[in-house]
Amino acid sequence: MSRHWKIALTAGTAALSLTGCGPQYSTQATQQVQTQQLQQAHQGHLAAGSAATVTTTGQLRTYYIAADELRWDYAPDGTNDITGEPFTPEEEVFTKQGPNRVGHKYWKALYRGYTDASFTQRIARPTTCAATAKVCDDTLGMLGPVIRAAVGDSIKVVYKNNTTRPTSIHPHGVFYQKNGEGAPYDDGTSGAAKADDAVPPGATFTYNWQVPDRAGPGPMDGSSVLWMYHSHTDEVADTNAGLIGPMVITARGKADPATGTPLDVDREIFSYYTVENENVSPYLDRNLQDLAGPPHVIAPGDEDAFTESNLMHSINGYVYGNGPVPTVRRGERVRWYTFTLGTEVDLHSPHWHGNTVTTNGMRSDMLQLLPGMMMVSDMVPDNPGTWLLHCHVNDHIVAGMQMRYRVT
Ligand SMILES: [Cu+2]
Repeated sequence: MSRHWKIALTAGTAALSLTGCGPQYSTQATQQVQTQQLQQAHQGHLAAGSAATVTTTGQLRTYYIAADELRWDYAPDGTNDITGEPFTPEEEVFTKQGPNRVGHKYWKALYRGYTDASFTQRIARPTTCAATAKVCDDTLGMLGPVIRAAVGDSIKVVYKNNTTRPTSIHPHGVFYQKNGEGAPYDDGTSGAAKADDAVPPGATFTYNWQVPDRAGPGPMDGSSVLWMYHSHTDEVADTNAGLIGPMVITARGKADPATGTPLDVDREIFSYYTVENENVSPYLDRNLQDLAGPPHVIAPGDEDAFTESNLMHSINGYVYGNGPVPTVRRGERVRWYTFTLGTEVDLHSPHWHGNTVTTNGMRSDMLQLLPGMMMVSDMVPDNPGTWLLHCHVNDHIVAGMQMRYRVT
């Protein structure tokens, strides 16, 4: 059977011309990013003689992202900011450093943005932003930088692996081919189509992805959709090490050309709910040796308690309300992007106190998440105050999966 899905991604360059600015902005660019090996690989999935081609006519959006090994603090305030009290003994199970207990600081691998391909200057993450700021990444926490594009655009991620293990970037939702999937498995490819799967320590690899209509909002979506990217070389270990970030695709013609943010939204906030399992992080032993108290050897009978102490029930890598408090204004259009990864304990049900949201057109003050889900909820706050935002699962509440947001 013949397929007439024509794709023109050929080697290399993007011609980009910008005319004007603001909402009338238009671009004319044709991306041709495709190697012969890729074409051959792709043809393996299509009828003989067919070609695989995607033509994009929007902007080329380039990101420089590295995986860096950092000491992350799940509770930088050292106290329970939800209760306003010191940690209780029950909360200290997860937060107190001591003999063979790591506490709330762990070595992790996190995606971080850089200014250019030299990877010498990390893009600073703001700690606070003006309430009027349209784009503000002050609450991303452990997450990687937000990758943004509009339907019709192309995305180029220059990736440097600064960690001691092979890692990758695997994107959800956008159009990638076998040289940009970032996941090793027996898929019938070889050679150049495998280079993306596991970027060696110290090496750099460039991922090229396209953003066709099917990567953008569907019939029930608003003006933008949430995807995520994460390392998929050793998926479970890599993601529990912290290698995950958000990606937003805005509908064609509905994105601010400069920032890629949806024009009909005043403020975007990202929340990643997960039980970060430091027991399966590749840095577990390093954490036990470097950051726990002596004797650095788990005694027989202490395994379960040690394991429990390393389950960090976090939102963006913060527990018990530590981390910045997102602040929004009454009457503005707030878009909450919420996602999760994990295992069978990662059934999360975020609950906004004080205000309501619509998700896929349905009203609630709750959200349902299963591992791997990515949800978009819109809020027009009408109720000023400092409000709780927490997972409604009982075990997760007591283990710290709580934060606050503020409406002024
Ligand atoms: Cu939960």
